[in-house]
Amino acid sequence: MKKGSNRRKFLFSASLGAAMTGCRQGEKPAAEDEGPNRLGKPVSEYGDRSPHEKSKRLKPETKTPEAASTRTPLQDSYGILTPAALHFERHHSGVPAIDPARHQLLLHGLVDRPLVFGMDELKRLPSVSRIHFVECSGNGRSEWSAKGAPDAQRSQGLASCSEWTGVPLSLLLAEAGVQSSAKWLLAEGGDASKMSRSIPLQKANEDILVAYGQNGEALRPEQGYPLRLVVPGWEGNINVKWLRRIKVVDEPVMTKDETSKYTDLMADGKARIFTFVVDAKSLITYPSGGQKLAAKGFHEISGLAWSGRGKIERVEVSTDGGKSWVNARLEEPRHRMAFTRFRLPWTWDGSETVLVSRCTDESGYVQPDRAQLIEARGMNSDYHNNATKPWQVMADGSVKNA
Ligand SMILES: Nc1nc2c(c(=O)[nH]1)N[C@H]1C(S)=C(S)[C@@H](COP(=O)(O)O)O[C@H]1N2
Ligand SMILES: [Mo]
Repeated sequence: MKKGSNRRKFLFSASLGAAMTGCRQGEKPAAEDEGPNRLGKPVSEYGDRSPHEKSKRLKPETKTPEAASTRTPLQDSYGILTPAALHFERHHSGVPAIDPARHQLLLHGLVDRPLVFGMDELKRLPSVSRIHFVECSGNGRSEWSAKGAPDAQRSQGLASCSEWTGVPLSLLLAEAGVQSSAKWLLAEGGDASKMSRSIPLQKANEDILVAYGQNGEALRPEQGYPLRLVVPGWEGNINVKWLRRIKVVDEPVMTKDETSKYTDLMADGKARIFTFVVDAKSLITYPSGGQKLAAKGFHEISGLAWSGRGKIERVEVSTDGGKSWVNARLEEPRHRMAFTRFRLPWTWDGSETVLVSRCTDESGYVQPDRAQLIEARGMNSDYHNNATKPWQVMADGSVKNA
């Protein structure tokens, strides 16, 4: 290999080089930046992030503070895990204050032995940890309009990914002894909305978790403390939080939460209901709307892809508005029904262009663009938008919604 050929690719601009050596000339360090020759802060019992890090969930745009949602700032994310403090929130009636010592899960209906579990009893059972995304059916809602959302958070921030720990629901069902006429489950939350949804029994026997852990600690209250369902790859609403009851039944219950919402009215007047599975989606998080490229030259394009049908198999990226596509590198290991990080080295020549990503999952499903999605689904429903998301890079380096 020719000497220097590798290095040239990564030569940074003069300004970035200066920043890497510390302060720019004439610039004073911030007051709290006391340098390496003084004692630092003492140890603490529960950690906080650096005061320099400001990334946050945006305040709710809608409804009341209790029936609202906040969004994960995906544009600031590294890797595939969402810190619990930045996991998106969607509550229909606020976050209930639940004492874990008194919380119980009732399992009844078409079973031989109705059971009640306390948290201590659940935690004694064999457990598993799995990395999965949760995505609200309303994520991408603003992308139905031609205008689209201005940044990654407002476009796709109703999706987050965590490591969840808990007991397989199949284990609890086996303990109770499911009767042969059983086909469905009703799952009910312990919040004021009593959010409840019908779930096919088969999915419970595949991979549903009754989870009490999130990213190595107990669930956050916002994520369902002390207990929630994690239904891998299925729309957010089914992942019932503050779980207090599971009833085994022989047909869907048609609860208010599944008949008043999450149904797509198609162009021909038919309705799609119980779609459950989240279609594959990808999103470039850097560079994305609201960010600014500091200089032309090397940049690593990076983003997230996920699918309710299993693993992400391929992410293609176009740096010329969809004329040509190249495969991005996928971070391994790729987990099923989890965020997958993709990356692509890119040299920006300083001219205006459009960046976009498109993913394919292990079932062969390919993420549609907006026109293809509208062609397939019409414009009557604002749920379940998984279209590709283009970002426009301007000549000054600023990035906006294309
Ligand atoms: N009990 C209960 N479970 C619930 C909800 C709720 O309001 N109450 N919201 C649902 C919706 S619409 C979504 S998208 C997910 C959001 O999970 P998160 O707040 O942990 O991100 O929880 C679901 N589970
Ligand atoms: Mo949702």
